Amino acid sequence: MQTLPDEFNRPPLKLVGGMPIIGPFADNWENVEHFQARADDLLISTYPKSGEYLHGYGNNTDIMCTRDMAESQKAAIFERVPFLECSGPGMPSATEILNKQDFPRVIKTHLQVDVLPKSFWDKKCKVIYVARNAKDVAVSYYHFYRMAFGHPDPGTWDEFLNSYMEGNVAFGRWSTHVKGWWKMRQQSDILYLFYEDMLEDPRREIQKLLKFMKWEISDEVMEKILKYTSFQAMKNNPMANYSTFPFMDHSISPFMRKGTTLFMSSNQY
Ligand code: A3P
Ligand code: EST
Repeated sequence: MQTLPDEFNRPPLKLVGGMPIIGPFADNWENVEHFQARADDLLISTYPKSGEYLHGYGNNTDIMCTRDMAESQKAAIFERVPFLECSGPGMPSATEILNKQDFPRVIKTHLQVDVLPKSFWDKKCKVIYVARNAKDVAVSYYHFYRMAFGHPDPGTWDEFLNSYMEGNVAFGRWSTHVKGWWKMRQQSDILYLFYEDMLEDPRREIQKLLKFMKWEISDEVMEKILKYTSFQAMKNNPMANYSTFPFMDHSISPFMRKGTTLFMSSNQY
């Protein structure tokens, strides 16, 4: 694993617009705030650890412009779907990468709805939001904090859980995030999905996505999407499991941990 310069090893969180964020991300905030979205951008928004892997659905179809199934084996997930607010030592910021992409972009973000760059709303971009239940997110996020040194030290599970419930973790309080984006559905083009539903019936959730995007695919492509986005396939795919990403220690906890849920379906809530 690539080691981090001291100032990037467990740096404290910083605030942007009242939301705590990973220190080096805040240092690139001006470029994020002024980011120019385009009308054909697709934004995938989630609270961390909530199932952003759904962008594999779009990325594994050959409708997404220059990308096709084979791409998902060639280029890492964080290169194909840049993480809008991401920037760190010795890596190009996502805003730099995105500014050079001249095809319809798929962009990932963990930003709360209030701090999303204004141009996404001005351009009326389509957004897919994925929510996951707060308990599974807490556990997954704790293990992620332990293995990704760009976060502050999580401390013990009890200490982390306290910080999480107080909203003193990167991207703030879970409830603020899911509720803020839920409310925004009324005035924007947002498809709001649930991780638990994706586990329960991925075919049904992919169909919702296709309808929302007005995409049509053959049965054959559908089968391929299901195959390539299954938990086991992604866990074994070095281009999807973040194993090529610096500054994460997968021996502490793998990025793709369990991919299960305490709950069976959002219908049970
Ligand atoms: P666990 O830590 O509970 O296993 P994100 O991709 O938004 O960071 O979320 C990470 C969580 O989603 C992890 O949860 C990870 O295992 C799970 N995940 C990633 N890809 C998945 C897939 N294809 N199917 C089911 N779960 C997946
Ligand atoms: C945080 C959330 C997420 O969903 C993905 C990533 C990938 C980029 C990671 C970051 C993260 C955690 C902190 C880092 C960052 C790259 C540098 C930084 O140290 C590992």
